[in-house]
Amino acid sequence: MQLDALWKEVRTEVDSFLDGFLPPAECRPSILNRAMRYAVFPGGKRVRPLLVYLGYELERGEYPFGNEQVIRTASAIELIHTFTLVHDDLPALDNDACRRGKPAVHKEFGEDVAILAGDALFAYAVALLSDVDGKVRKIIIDSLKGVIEGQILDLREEIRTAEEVLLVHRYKTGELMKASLLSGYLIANGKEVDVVEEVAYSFGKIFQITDDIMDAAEGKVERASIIRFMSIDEAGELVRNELSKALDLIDGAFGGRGKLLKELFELVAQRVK
Ligand code: GRG
Repeated sequence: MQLDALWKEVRTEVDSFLDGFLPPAECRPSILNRAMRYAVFPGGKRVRPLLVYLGYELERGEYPFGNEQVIRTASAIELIHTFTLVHDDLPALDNDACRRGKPAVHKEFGEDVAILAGDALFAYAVALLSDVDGKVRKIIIDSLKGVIEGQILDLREEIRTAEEVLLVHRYKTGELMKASLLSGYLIANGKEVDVVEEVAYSFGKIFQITDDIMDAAEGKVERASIIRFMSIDEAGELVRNELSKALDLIDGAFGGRGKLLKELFELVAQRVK
């Protein structure tokens, strides 16, 4: 199977599940239901759901299409991720007017509705998680503390070194990515938890550094951008080192499995080639 075909299938499964799970737009309170759907559809890249499926493959060597636990878990993670974006865009936090190629939820529906739509997305995610395996649920819930800590560090703490940037990235981005890959792996009953965690953090690191490099190329350097502390070339070198470490780790621990996970790593790293 090719990576793009897998990615398309994951999107189809997760989106069709979420479409049936979220309340219809016309149901009362319609404004809340419309705002939630506006945030979720058509949505973003669905990288985290993809990681859940890829995590499962690391143990079983096949993709879990149609697996109810996987679909619920991947959908819950995407709802949580979307909720964090809705809240992150609010004027009191990052104050972004645009998200996923359209006006942010608070721009379209107002701040009051955006706050509550974010809360509702989280509540629907929790409802979904109540039916998944306890180990998986714990991994996801534990990761959320990190996401919040990363966000507060990003908003309020002085960021003084490249290491501190990487810490913010690890919390804000890496934690939920780790929870995604590890959830799929745990549903498949995998035991190499430490390796999968390390691989997932590596993915988060490459994802975020490449994002910083692409932003910098457009003249955007955020507070927690690695480009405040090193050149674009140095950051590119960091990506290449991290990539080679992660690919070795996958080969060493999972042998012939993880082919499309490695392709995903390469695809993300190549965004800045
Ligand atoms: C988790 C309880 C709880 C609270 C959240 C608001 C907040 C507290 C945290 C914000 C976290 C945040 C916005 C992290 C950024 C993560 C990130 C890399 C976003 C972009 O991800 P992509 O590129 O986006 O995967 P798409 O749109 O493709 O899904």
